[in-house]
Amino acid sequence: MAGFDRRRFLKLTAGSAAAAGSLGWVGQAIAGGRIVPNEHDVLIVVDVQRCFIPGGSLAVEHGDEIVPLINRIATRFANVVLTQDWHTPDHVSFASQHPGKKPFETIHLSYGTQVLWPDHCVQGTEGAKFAPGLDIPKATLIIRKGYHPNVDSYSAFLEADKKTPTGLTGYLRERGMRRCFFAGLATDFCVAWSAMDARAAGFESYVIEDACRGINLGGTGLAEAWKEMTAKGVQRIQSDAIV
Ligand code: VGL
Ligand code: ZN
Repeated sequence: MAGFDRRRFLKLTAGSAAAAGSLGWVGQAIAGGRIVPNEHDVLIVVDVQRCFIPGGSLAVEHGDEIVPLINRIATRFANVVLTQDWHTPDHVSFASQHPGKKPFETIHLSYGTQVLWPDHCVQGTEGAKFAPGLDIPKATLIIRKGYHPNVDSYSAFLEADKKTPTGLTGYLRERGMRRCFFAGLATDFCVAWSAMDARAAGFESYVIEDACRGINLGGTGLAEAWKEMTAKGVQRIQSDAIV
């Protein structure tokens, strides 16, 4: 596990590791189903913005319900990062930029398949603001993404070309982070891609399921995203595991 000092970890969690018994490495990290966030843990709150909640242009069903829960979870973490989808008005991911195409259809771009979306989260607009009630003054970094007109970025770490970094990996490494916990919108897009990229960067990665809501594209997108996340070593947890 890159950048992870196993001996130090075991010392810090000696009691809970013993209780976890044969659960193995991951079991030790969530011994007894309980997670006590420490100074090496970061909560990453993904795209909790007006466009993604009911009334917004790309509304995620029940997206507003997670706001109070995320505020509460954030009180348990010393380290919190927020992300904002932050597109140019002519962004390539907008169906409006592709004559004859409608939202939720797909096109092929140089970096792969791109889902086309309604215009959303345009830089500096109301819709790009954080959702009403999101209240996390302790957050130390806001990562904006998707600001290159010709490249989308679901992930908070890497743009959709899979090579342009946002800078978040370096920030988290320099600050000694080891485990990333994800909450926000949408489970099957920006949360999933971020959580998988966190693993790829060598962090442990946990998605707090009840603190997220999904788009569930085509009716199967959410289940597929969980399958892919699980295959890549992302842990699926509920907020009550965090104490
Ligand atoms: C997202 C679609 C397009 C997200 C962002 O935050 O999950 N989804 N842009
Ligand atoms: Zn977007």
